[in-house]
Amino acid sequence: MLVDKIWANSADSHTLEPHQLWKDRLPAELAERAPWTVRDEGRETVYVDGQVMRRDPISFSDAIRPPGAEDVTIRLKDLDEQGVWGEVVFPSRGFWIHNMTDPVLARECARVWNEWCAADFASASPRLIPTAILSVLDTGDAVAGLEYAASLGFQTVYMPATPPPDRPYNSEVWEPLWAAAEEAGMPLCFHIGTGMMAQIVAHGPGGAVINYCETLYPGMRTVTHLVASGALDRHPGLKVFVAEAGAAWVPALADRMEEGYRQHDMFVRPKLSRSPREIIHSQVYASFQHDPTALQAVAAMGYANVMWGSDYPHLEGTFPETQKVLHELFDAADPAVRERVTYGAFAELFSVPDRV
Ligand code: MZD
Ligand code: MN
Repeated sequence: MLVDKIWANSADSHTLEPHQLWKDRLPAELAERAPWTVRDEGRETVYVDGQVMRRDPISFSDAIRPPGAEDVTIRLKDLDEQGVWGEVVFPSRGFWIHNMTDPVLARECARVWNEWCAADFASASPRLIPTAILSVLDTGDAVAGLEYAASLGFQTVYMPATPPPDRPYNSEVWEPLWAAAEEAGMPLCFHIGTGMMAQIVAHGPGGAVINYCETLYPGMRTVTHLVASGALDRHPGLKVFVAEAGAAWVPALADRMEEGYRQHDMFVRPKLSRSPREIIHSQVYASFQHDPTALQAVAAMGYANVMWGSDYPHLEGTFPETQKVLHELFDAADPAVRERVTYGAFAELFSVPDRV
């Protein structure tokens, strides 16, 4: 029996940048510290700013790089075949910029990535909504980078889920960026597994699943810092999005923040003009790939800012079985929930042409 194709917009995917990108476009002093990978003895080692960041089995590195990761023409064919119309596209190697400690290196690597992405990737189709990379080591660089990204045509920017240790997201140092993002109408997208966090915190028994779950917590921390500090309260037009962390934790966190804000009132500052739950439900968005609980967050917990994401082409995503996953998620779902999660929430942050 021919099963109807479910089409969806995806809030989370990745492009694989040319390996030589920074070496081709930066002076040697910076290029030699830009993200670089070396393959030997069955392993791929990632070097950033002179440090070893990861040593993966080549089988893992290859598994997250099907041809469409790097070739945008193949990517668009994959999207049509999988049933994905528009998609937000995060970096791959560009994620390593947020493990740098040199502001000049980070700023210049972000600029090169944004210029390449605007000219050689986003230009391929209005269905692709890449997230520009901001340097987070200096507020002035971040604000200038956001304004430059807007001038290059980006709809949004990406920031690491874990900020530099001396610049937590509740700090006043970020205020000019929150104001600039609200002014520019640019949502801030925080992708899990990025920033100064260690991706591998557990070894031995259970390590892989422990590490997989550990990547959730910085995204939660980002939301609590932005809400409790008043950053989102002061900028009601600013929308933030935590990608690839699932969604059911958001209403539960709203409850926790509401209780803390109320029961520990004597300690709370700043006081907020709206309750933490109201702020979260109007300004915080989240994406998931497979989670049935994400639909329950919408249907049963009143949290509507849930977007589905393919996480193409990563193993954690749905490629090449996207239609199977979408049918498992939505065949028995309320049509209003399906519409909200596949299109409605996405349209509140991003703009793609209607599917023809
Ligand atoms: C962007 C982050 C995501 C993660 C980290 C992994 C599984 C492990 O032998 P042993 O006892 O020492 O055990 C070691 C163990 C096998 C337990 C350990 O190596 O857990 N390996 C894979 O690295 N898990 C948590 S998941 O960090 C969010 C999701 C998977 C892809 C991910 C690693 C990607 C991301 C994100 O920043 C990156 C990037 C360019 O693509 C991949 C890799 C790199 C990092
Ligand atoms: Mn992702």
